[in-house]
Amino acid sequence: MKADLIVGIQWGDEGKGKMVDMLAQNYDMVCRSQGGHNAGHTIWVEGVRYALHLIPSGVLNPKAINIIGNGVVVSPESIIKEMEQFENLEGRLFISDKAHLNLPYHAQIDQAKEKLKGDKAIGTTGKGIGPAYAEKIARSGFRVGELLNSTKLAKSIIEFFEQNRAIFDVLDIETPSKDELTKLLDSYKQKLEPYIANTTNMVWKALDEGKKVLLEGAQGTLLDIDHGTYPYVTSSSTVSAGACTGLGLSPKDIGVVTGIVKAYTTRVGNGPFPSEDFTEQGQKIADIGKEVGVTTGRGRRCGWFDAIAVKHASRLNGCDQLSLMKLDVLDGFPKIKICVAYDYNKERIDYMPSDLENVKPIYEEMDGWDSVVGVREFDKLPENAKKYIERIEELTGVKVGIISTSPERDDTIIRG
Ligand code: 2SA
Ligand code: MG
Repeated sequence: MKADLIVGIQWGDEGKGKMVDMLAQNYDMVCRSQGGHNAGHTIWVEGVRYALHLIPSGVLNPKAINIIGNGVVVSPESIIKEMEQFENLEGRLFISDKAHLNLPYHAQIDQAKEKLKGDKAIGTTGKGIGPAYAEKIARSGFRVGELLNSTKLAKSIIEFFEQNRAIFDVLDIETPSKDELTKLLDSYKQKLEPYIANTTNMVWKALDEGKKVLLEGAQGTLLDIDHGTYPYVTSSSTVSAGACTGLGLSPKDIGVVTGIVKAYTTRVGNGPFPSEDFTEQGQKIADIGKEVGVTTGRGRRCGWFDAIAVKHASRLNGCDQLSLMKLDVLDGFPKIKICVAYDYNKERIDYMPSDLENVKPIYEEMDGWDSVVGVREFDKLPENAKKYIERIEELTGVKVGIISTSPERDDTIIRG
């Protein structure tokens, strides 16, 4: 069997939560491969609200196994809190022993560095994601598996603090004593030990046995450490290739790739965003779309669908289809803009250059529609909504296979 993959095509918050939640019902295993508790989405099931950050969405399907792969940075504190929302997860949740630990000092470093950057700040979630990955790449990080010997781990971390004393001092960060740290790590160990495993072998076994495996991306393609709008990116590989390294899969293990896009564009944090709308139109999208971050509560910047960015991201990820989310948010707009090219140094281009800072959007305007709320068949969509979707397919070269017409799980069009 091959593993199907869900990946964010814009700057995150495309509505992956709804799709993964919907799909997770049909999968035996749901895996996260990158990111950490900077990710966030809310899922409502029978009137109960669940906030997920690290735990894969398969947790809401009692039959699914949930895997947190080696490419994730795991905050024990965050995951322990998240786990409290669910009854016994033993046997249903596994964390890779090779995943790196995101410890409280990482968040302190993240926040202190953002403050130092002033108006050049990335606008991170402040969750320590960058510093945790930086240590991993610098080969000085600590892995989840090391929690099993928490006394030894505490000793190593204290040594690390001493080697980096100057940095902690400059950033004015107080590090815990060995006793405090041992106690803390031991409390993590008590809670997490039953969940720590060699997850790569588990995913391989599931695929070999013909089980259905879903890979759940976090954040989005334009936040990718290599391919995103660097330095205004997150520190992980958010593209589909990242799911391979982040779980121990080969490219041949990947099946259907579904790119999740919003019918418009949003971004939270700083950095270039060509199709951002600074007028009351952008504000209207934000209000109707309830565009507020799940993790930090920050308001999201809003703008129009950027077909150039989506075409680029679809190629990077090898998308077989797009899932167009939140189409209903555009209901009632008399005119809908769509970015069809960029003006780059006074030249019209139809590709994404490396420095997105210097492009201006070139728009096409389309007529709006009344309402798509609750429509579940493509043919029943208003004509102008159909035209909008068909134009997106034309411009991006990818089929829009799924369309979401309200936050409800069942208000979804699946095209054959
Ligand atoms: P970080 O914290 O180092 O990963 O931040 C770096 C950039 O990545 C962006 N980023 C995100 N963008 C959208 N959604 C994310 N998850 C949360 C959500 C965000 C929230 O579900 O809404 O609640 O604010 C996410 N995580 C990271 C971040 O804004 C920086 O631009
Ligand atoms: Mg989100």
